[in-house]
Amino acid sequence: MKKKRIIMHIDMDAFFASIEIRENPKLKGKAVVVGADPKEGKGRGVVSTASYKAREFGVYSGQPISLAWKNCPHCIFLRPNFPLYQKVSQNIFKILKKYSKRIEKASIDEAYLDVSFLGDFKKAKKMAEKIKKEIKEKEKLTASIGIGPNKLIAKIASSYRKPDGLTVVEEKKVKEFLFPLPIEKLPGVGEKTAKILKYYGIRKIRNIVQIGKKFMKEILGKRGEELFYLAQGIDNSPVLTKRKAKSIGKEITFEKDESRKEIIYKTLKSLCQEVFKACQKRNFKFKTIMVKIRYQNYETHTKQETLPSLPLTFLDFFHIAKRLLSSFLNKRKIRLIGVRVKK
Ligand code: TTP
Ligand code: MG
Repeated sequence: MKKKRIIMHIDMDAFFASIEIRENPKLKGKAVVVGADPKEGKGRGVVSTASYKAREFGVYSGQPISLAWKNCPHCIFLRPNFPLYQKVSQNIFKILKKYSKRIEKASIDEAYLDVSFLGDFKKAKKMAEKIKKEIKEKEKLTASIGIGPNKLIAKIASSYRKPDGLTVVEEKKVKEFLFPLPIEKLPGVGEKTAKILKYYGIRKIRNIVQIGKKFMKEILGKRGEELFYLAQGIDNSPVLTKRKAKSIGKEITFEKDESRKEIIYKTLKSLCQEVFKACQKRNFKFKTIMVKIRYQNYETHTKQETLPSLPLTFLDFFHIAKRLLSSFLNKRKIRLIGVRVKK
């Protein structure tokens, strides 16, 4: 018989905002937004994150900062201090590493721990309580933890009761836990996929299973089939201790919407330089180049090309990115451009 897996997912609560509040106790309990400068509603760029208090006013990650300002003019808006967040992240990972050697860094504030060696969920829960306590004592921050028989369930469970949550979902409770949740809880179900599914009346995870594999495949292809398995809580992906970046990218929002080609290409060139440098530094070999463009009205497009031969010089790289982007350039004003490379 296959050994029972027990996976833990740890995710810090309102990470950047919580650190800012920790650093400045006057902010405690306040609506704090970390992100771009709102410039009294005229600011560009987006919200990195918001404290739970600020979320009550409709502020969320990725939201245009101008809209955050509109929704919550009395919020306290702070610029991010990335070096500090990196340092805190390192401290957290130092703590987590003591609990399991099998650890995957999923993002700056998120990790998977394979704790199958504990043998049962009760022990895993005890360990999670200990981890939360240690993080609180040492870093004065709260984390939410989910425990499940795989990464999928652990991740959904950690977000189930945030902030400062702890949710355990044993194998036999997986369906009961998953089925009533909205489809957006499944990884990869973003706005576009959700819209398609909702068109067919699929709103809850349960509906994906009810409608069946064949239908899911018909409407979403291979992805639909994958979702059919995820909806049943099936996920065999391992905790990757040596996870490598799958892509490296950089994007920028213009100070003012831009339609001048020379400025756009100049900006693209400096983005390409940063990405190329980062790839060299990390010895990241990529095969695909992708550009992203967002017009003034937020309509967003991407275009990518997979390279036939490697390696390539910076200028080759830039010229491909330029060619990809040029197909989107017309008289329309542009808000954002980005470039990303993938394995
Ligand atoms: P998340 O874990 O997604 O968010 P969070 O920790 O702020 O809040 P939650 O309690 O819901 O987990 O992301 C971690 C940090 O990454 C977040 O504090 C800021 C940064 N981030 C961005 O800069 N932009 C984004 O769009 C997102 C989602 C996160
Ligand atoms: Mg978080």
